[in-house]
Amino acid sequence: MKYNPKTIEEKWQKFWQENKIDLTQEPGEKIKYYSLDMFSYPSGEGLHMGHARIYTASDVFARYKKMNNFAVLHPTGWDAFGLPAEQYAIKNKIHPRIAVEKNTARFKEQMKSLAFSYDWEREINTTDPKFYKWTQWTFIKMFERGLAFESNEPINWCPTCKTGLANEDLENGRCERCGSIVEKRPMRQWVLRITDYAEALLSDLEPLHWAESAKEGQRNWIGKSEGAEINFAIKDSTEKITVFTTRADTLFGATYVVLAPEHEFIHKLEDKIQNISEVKAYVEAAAKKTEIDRTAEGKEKTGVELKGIMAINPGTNEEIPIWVADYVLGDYGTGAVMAVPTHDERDFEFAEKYHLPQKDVEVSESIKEENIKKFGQPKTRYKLRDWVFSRQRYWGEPIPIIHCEKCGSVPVPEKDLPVVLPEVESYEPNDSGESPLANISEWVNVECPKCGGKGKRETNTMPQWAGSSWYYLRYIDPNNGQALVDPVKEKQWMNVDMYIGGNEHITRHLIYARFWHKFLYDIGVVSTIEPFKELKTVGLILASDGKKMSKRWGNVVNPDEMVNKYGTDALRIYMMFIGPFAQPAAFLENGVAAAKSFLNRIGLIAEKVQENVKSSPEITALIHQTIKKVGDDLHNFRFNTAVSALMICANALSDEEEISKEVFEKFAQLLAPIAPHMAEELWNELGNKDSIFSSTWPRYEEKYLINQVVTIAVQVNGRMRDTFEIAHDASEEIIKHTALNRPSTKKWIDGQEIKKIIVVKGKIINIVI
Ligand code: ANZ
Ligand code: ZN
Repeated sequence: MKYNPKTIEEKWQKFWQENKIDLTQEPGEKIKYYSLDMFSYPSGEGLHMGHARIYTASDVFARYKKMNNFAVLHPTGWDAFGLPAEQYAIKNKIHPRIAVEKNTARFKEQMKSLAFSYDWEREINTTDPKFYKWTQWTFIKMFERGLAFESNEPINWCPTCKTGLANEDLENGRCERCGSIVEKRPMRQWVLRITDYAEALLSDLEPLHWAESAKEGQRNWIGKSEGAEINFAIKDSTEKITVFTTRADTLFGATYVVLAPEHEFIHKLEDKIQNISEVKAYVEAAAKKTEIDRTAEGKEKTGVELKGIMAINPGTNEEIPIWVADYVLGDYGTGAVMAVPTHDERDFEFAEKYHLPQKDVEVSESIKEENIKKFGQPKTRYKLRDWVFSRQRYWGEPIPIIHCEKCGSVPVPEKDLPVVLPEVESYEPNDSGESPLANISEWVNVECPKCGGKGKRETNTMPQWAGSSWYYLRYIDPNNGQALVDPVKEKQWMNVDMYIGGNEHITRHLIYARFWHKFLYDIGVVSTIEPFKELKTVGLILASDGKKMSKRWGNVVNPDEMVNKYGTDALRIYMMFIGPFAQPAAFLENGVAAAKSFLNRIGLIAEKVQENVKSSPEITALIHQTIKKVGDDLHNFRFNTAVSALMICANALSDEEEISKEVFEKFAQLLAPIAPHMAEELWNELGNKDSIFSSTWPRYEEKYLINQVVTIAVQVNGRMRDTFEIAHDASEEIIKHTALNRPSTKKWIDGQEIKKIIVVKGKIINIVI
């Protein structure tokens, strides 16, 4: 068989589509398996090599599960709202909807050419009003339960993207999209009370089958710390300052108190602070700094004393000074700390710089407990902040709220959902703190659903991460107009058994989705407390130079280009062979070429298949061992070693004169998840009418796995006297024991004293008498 990728790919892709091979089977007799990869954001660049790696792996795994008789749900869709789509549209001067349609079509074409076996009848798109109706519906349910609320706190504002952002959208104090330094800006915003779920998000992590690093990433983001709140009275005043500390045992060493510049106390005691103008200037300057500037290690700490007021340390009853310093953050703990220079590095630096007193004290767990009992409340704090959920941008789900002067914020009634995103003339953002939707008065001005009076629609939109927080539920029941998901189907399919995605989502998407899911559980929409049972994260594909693939470096290799040159199966094989799935790997075109030669070789092997031959015992044993190895490897995401096992097997088959049909059928089945076109072609040539993907994964027989036998030569005083057979990995002890108990060896020793025994495992035993 001459291997010609173009013809066989076209042929089998058509066959699979016509025979609906990729459609989901209902879990009746079969056990369900929900195998999901993180859906793509359809960018203008098209599918890149990183996508090819993760989606191939996910496809190989899903095909493997199908061949193992599971009813597999393996869907995909598009995460298409949000800043990147909007920015692409603005740059290319097209409507984001058109851009999304265009990019989606291209992605889909590429995915089909890579033979990803998605059930396309379940395709979803977060920008489809039929989809986002349910995003809006959930928002309203959260609003009704007080979990979605309006706030006016200062939030992160990106001056370039001109929108508020959530904490999760920052990277080292910069906007994750554009790299601008974010500002703190007080503005009206919608917030989701994700912190209500902080404890559940933390404790429910434990039983999940996730990589420890992913769990750890979540734990750190949630950032639980157990400590205490302690009150410090103010001298000659009824006011007090409450500090949060994890080290209540150091109370007696607290020699001053530090407030964050944002602390309300500064305004309250304005009259008493003698140097108030100096303090105010400091507070203003701090407001312009980023959090990173304020807290970075090694940054010189600054501060100003509040002159004229003193706090009282409740442990020692001593009067201690109060400072304002920007190394204390306004939005963590109580925004105030008791400073213990003898036990805290930051406090030490600060005390040295400003010549503040330092006091040695005894500390211990029991002192801590005692102090917490005596002076304050035990208190648990989380680093996780509530989710700032409104964006002042066009391309997002409209927040389904109507503002009425009389009734306040009123949710859009369920029968009026979805609130469809209207057309606008310009979707460019502006600095006003309002989205472009605010300019469309016909859309904005509506009746209040409650009193019929004048109402105005909310013009903020949801963040990019809204739709992806629950999309996996919609695949189960993509066309349901009456419910987010049918409860019977939900029970049938959830949880997602295997979730495959990128590391970058550990603290954003996966936190949001787990939160959203827990909320849906609380209102009875889903039956499980966690969405994703098992999580696998993929390593990056780097360019051949070891750098990130990027237009900037001119080192991007396009999957299409590789498919055209070497064929889909060759690219898929290489993507799996490139290295351990979770680790970064550099892409080398040679590797794809080598995968193509491997396929050529398989084509040649196919010519040796004979109808009525029996395989040698070696080949029979090898194929059974390969079945076990490939199966175990695919099951455990060791795709690279699965490919090498197939290569070893193919090498042995190449050396044969004739190959039995039975052996080669098995080989084709093992190859099928990774190189589906080639395997289907071989299967067909072997005379099978049905698709290889309707066949059942071959079984191995235990007896062929028994270790091969080796012959051990027995020497007595250096002369060969005997031989025997034993398992090749038999231990030295077993070899000695076996040899010394064989009559044919014993007679050479003849009761003499044994001085020494030397064993060369697998080969020789030399007995010195
Ligand atoms: C006294 C003390 C003594 C502290 C000591 C630490 C060590 P984690 O574990 O991260 O929760 N802290 C409290 N609120 C703060 C804020 N808004 N900005 C900056 N620092 C703040 O850290 C809790 C500790 O960080 C608290 O315990 C407090 O300092 C400080 F030897 O109190 B500690
Ligand atoms: Zn930005």
